[in-house]
Amino acid sequence: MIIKTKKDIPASEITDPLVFNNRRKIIKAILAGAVTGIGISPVSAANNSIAWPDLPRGDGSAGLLTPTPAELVKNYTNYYEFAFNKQDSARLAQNLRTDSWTIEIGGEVENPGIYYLEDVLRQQTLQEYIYRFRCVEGWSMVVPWVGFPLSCLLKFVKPLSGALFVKFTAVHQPEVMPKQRRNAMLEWPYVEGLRMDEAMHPLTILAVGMYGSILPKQNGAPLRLVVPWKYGFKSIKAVVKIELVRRPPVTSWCQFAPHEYGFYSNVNPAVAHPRWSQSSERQLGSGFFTPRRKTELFNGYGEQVASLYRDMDLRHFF
Ligand SMILES: Nc1nc2c(c(=O)[nH]1)N[C@H]1C(S)=C(S)[C@@H](COP(=O)(O)O)O[C@H]1N2
Ligand SMILES: [Mo]
Repeated sequence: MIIKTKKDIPASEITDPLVFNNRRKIIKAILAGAVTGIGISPVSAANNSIAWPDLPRGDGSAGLLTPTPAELVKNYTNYYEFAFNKQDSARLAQNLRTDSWTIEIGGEVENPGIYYLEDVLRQQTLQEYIYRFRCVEGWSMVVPWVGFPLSCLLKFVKPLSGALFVKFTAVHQPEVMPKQRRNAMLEWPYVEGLRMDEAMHPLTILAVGMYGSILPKQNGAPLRLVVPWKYGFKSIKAVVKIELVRRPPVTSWCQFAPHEYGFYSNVNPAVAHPRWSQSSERQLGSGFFTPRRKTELFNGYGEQVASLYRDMDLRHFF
């Protein structure tokens, strides 16, 4: 499904009717892709007949952001397991197998287990979240995600007192992922991490859709993290494992180039990447003569998240 968005129409006018009309289709499509049956799934037991509510806005944005045209977002992707350039990664990601998707949740939790995505989704209320998204490379976009707060899933598995960080692991499918097959660049699978309070923050979501439809494979299907105040690489795609741990996990980019990519990676115009400035960004879809946007601290979400870093030197903890 192609959704046409026009830059000059307020987001509120575009997205609401589309999301409303496509809500059932999204859920159906996601559920069709996730086959249940084998094994006992802890989530499904209690919740078989939940009715899907309409998709409300979860981000409090009141539709003030105008989404980037969907076709741009779908064809300009970073997905290093497949390729190191935007076009090939979007094309090759179509080979990803997303059927019968499970998420393993373990570590410092009361209810560890392997959960079918379908069962996780039955439990969650999907909402639309229109977020700015800023890549560390210096470009940005606005994406209407469909998803649910990560905190809802974490609360369900009941974190123990030792749960101080969350480690996310992406799928390992070397058969279809050329860079995994060749052990190229990063250590695979792709790993990311958050501090527990960051993970529990209401802006932090797990997305299963965008633009009122299920997530395209190249954008992280069937399940990805979205942390809007951090650089894009923190928003790990194709998540298969979530572990609650005591120590900060070693993340893929940190391990690859620790002086370039820190654990926190909060968007910060005052802290330059060693090889380029982060003070401004090119907005995907803007005209050639449109000036670059001034990058905002925490990508503009400071009001909501600055308190998480109150006593921290953000230059040291970059
Ligand atoms: N598994 C995985 N997740 C990933 C990446 C990746 O290469 N592999 N790239 C990251 C980077 S650098 C960015 S900018 C965003 C891009 O998301 P998008 O392609 O949906 O715009 O995904 C992030 N998540
Ligand atoms: Mo990125």
